[in-house]
Amino acid sequence: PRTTDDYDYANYHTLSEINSFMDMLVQENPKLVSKIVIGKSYEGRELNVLKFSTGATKRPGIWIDTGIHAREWITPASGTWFAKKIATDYGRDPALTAILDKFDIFLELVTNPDGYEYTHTTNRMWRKTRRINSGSSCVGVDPNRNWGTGYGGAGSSSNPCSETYRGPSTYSESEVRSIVDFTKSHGNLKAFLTIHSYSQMMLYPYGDTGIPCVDEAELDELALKAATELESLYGTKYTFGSTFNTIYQASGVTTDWAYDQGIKYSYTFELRDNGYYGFILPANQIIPTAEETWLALMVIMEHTKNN
Ligand code: ING
Ligand code: ZN
Repeated sequence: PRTTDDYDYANYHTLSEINSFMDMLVQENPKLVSKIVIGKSYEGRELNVLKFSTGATKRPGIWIDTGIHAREWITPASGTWFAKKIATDYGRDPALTAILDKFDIFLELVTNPDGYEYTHTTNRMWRKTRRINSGSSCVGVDPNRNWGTGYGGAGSSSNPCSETYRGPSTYSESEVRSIVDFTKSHGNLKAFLTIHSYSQMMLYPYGDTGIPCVDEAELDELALKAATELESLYGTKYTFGSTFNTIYQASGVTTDWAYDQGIKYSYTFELRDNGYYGFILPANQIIPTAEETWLALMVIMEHTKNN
């Protein structure tokens, strides 16, 4: 494709195709969209973040990441659709326009590019980063067990061969560390939304403990609104609750860290489906999944704007 209008949103794409998409979107919308490189992956690939901003001065921010787990292809595919949707709707849809008149939105589409590339070349079911672990023949760290909050607890593994290997130390993965550094240097993110698949869930902190977070009532009520709106489009049912109570105990996870940084609206999404296709979701579900998920994201972003 030569423009983002010609991009095939209904199919899965390689890393280089997604990178070209980002460059085209920036070129077509220079006043709205820019690309920030927040770091490099273990294998040296750029960690690209799309920034959507309508103001000259720095505004509070909303963070969205997709593709932190390599095999969860529906997430960067949906994220690409979100990026186009934001660029199209700004100035046309009053709700999105109001959000962008108050916040900058940061969207990292392929948060684990080494893993994503590996799922295209070698092993479709790869999850982790591609770090070579010293003293082991097993490769990779789980970037959703590598964060500092609760690091090392139950629901993560010290075994490099495990799919939930936490890594040698907190933030050992540059894919994680780069987000930490970006978040801290920005200093004013108000929502942190990390998108996984599959299971059709919205999860808020905590994952490492069953003790409720202080904002649980508000986060639960907001999740209900978001899930209701999501379901209204195609009938897709989501469950929600704390990570610990809803899915399983997991420590060193993104949203626990983000929440403890003071970012109240911290959610993990688990997109379609419920396990029939699992990670290998057919491409004809990409656009419907993106459309329904966008409704939920809008509910959360509007609430963030009004609070
Ligand atoms: N599931 C998540 C995982 O990292 C999860 C579940 C969500 C854990 C939120 C912790 C916090 O295990 C997938 N599919 O990656
Ligand atoms: Zn995941």
